[in-house]
Amino acid sequence: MDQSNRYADLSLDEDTLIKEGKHILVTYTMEPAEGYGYLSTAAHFAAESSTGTNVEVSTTDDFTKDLDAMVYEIDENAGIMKIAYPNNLFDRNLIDGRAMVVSFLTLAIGNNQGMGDVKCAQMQDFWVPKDMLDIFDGPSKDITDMWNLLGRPRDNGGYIAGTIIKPKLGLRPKPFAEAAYQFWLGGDFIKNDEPQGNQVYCRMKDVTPLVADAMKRAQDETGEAKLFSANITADDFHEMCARADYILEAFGENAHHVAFLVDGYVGGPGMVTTARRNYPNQYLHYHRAGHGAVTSPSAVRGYTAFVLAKLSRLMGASGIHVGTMGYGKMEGGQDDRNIAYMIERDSADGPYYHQEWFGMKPTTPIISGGMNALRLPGFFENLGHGNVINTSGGGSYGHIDSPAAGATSLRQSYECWKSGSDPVEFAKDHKEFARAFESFPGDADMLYPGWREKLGVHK
Ligand code: RUB
Repeated sequence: MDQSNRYADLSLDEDTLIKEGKHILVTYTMEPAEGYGYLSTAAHFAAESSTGTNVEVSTTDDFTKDLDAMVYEIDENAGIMKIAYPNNLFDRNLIDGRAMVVSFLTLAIGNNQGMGDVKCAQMQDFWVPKDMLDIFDGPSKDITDMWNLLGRPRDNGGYIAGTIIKPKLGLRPKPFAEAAYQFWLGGDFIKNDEPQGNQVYCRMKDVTPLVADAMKRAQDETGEAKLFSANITADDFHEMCARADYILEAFGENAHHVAFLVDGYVGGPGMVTTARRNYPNQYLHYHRAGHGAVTSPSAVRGYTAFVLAKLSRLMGASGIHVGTMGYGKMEGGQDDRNIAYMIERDSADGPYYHQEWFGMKPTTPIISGGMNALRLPGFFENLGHGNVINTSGGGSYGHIDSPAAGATSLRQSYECWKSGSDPVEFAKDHKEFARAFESFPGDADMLYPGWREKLGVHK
């Protein structure tokens, strides 16, 4: 059945829709299955994603029709369709009337992902009107709070040198806490690796007091504040809160130096919101493990990494992983800097829409995955700034001298880029940075050919 009479109106103008602010606008790439027309498939897609189904139903009334999602633009050759979703289509909380990301996803990227007449569809971008922005939670803490704790200005406070305890799993409580202490001697921020929580060989109640003590000792030793991102991910709301409460208690007077890490893609928006709403005083660290299943550049369904990051700001993530923009080990390219800009700025261009955030707090881009001191200068240059959290696991624990030297090499790398120095020249009087060349010779050869001669390394 062709439903384009009802669910498509190509005379609707995007600028007018944006000015009126009564819809969330979404752009998809979409390809109909063999034998299906573009507009009729797009209309069926809009129907299934709002008020309709594949047939007309006798129970529809005029009020219902006001809630129809409308296809307002198609470009069949480019395989693009744009749909306007009325604000009132979306579910609101019983307890406070506010909006929820899970409802947006259930409609805008829900049943439409499995329809027989749609070969594939992927969300590329979306635009949120002010009325809806006002009722999403947004972040409660942001990078300015981290800078403040680190004793830096709240404005433009710079690079936060972090790590992930490695090996990923398999350290018992004492070596784990020792690994944390060693990094903190040179760096700022440590996160639990995302699969790590309360494993039998390293129970949370055994390891956390040791990490809290390591933080205290490292702070005493260095005179600097240290930060720890503790994984509270769990299937059960009560379990998440039990973990969070326990961790805050164990860190005691340093509880405000603790962020909560949530595996937000596998756990979903409910898990992120559990952390956001129950612990608004803690920085909320969104780890996106698993996201590649839908966001990989090779994927033709689901949504992009850009969409995921933008959604995380609505949910209230203080920071989210955004990849390494082609400089690390994970998928991604230099253009992914628009992901960072969209979440960190108050006004930014996405691939299809310009978004004003009207003062919603920013979400920090967290840079992670195969990074080390040698790869960072290029990364900063591409991004244009270094106001990020970076977690370099292998890049710290793989430094040939020590994790503290690894951490120091990361900080030096930022100083090198900020001062506009040539990295090999800079290495001549920055020992830890220089030793990163020897620690990661493959990267050094690729990025800085001729470094051995210039640094006098002949191995
Ligand atoms: C990084 C690591 C992170 C990935 C996730 O370890 O384990 O979980 O960065 O990827 P290492 P992303 O620094 O040793 O590579 O940040 O792209 O979501």
